[in-house]
Amino acid sequence: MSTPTGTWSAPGRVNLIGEHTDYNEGFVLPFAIEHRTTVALTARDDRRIRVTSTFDPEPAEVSIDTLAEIFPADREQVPEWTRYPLGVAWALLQATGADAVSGVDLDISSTVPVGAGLSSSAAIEGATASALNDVWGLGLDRVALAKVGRTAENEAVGAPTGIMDQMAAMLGRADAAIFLDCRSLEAQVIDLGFAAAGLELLVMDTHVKHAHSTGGYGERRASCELGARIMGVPALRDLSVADLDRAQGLMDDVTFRRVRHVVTENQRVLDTVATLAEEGPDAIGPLLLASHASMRDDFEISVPELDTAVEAAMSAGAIGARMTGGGFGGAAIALVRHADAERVTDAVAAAFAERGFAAPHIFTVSPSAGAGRDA
Ligand code: GAF
Repeated sequence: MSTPTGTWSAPGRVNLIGEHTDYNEGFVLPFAIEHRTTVALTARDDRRIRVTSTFDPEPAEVSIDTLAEIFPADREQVPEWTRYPLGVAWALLQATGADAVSGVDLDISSTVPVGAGLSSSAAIEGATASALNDVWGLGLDRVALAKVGRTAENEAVGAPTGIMDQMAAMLGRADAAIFLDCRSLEAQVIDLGFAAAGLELLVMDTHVKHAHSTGGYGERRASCELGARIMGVPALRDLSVADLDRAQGLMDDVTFRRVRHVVTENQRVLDTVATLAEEGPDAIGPLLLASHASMRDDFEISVPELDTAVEAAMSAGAIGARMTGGGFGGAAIALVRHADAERVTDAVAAAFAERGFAAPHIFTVSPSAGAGRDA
């Protein structure tokens, strides 16, 4: 084994609030977490890219010259997980028009739990994009690298996601969340002050696996696009809570409830940012809970395990709780006082055991730095 040319890493993320608002050109408030995906890159003197990982035994090796044949039409040629790093290489070359680049070996390892709704995919994309951008001398900035990650996810992997996760992976900061306008891609760093307020953020991974390249996610996105068309606006971002009465008269009940989730969720993001600034983090609990109820009842992307985690955490004294990420499984979060963390953890584990669910994995996360070169 030769010594890698360097290592780069990118974080997973927790979304504090603002779910399924990104592809509706609305607002989100995610933060990067300390769990990271690391790419060890070794330069080659040919035109081949080889990807290996510690989490999937199947490697892939392709020529840079065949990337444009593989993606997007023939992605089945390469193992599923390799579509993330190879898709990033393809999207980077597409975005920049660069051609005179040489081959690389990418060896990928990760501490971001897969399928937990903590965006392990954007972490692979962010780490790979940062590594290749540096080594190939492409000069893209962080927002451009986030867009490359989204292109890889949408076109190379085939998951119709928005840009929140890639932006969180690229822009994350210690102790802060990223308040992102998904239309302009303007980002503001928002101090969370959890530690100073004596609070912790618990992640409750239900182990119910989800995948956004199949089923429900795309259906939700299609309903939102239909709702926007019926209302005659470019995106649901252009509606406010005051428009909901009119919307209800114009569309079927399911479409209306999808629209209502997005419109009220956008408002909740704005309210959370204002509440954090004016009253501090221990005042955001009701907004987190309202967000969960909206996803459960209107957007219908929760599952019994997520609802149980939220309810048990609240009964044991959490300040607020909600499912995080795309839904249909994955994780919920609970904002708790230090002194209550153990009680909440035990209560959630007990509630899962009582209902016969697999034991959840419960751990704390801290807002952490975004993608970059480590060595
Ligand atoms: C997933 C997607 F990747 C994001 O773009 C976002 O839509 C999220 O689900 C829901 O808020 O993480």
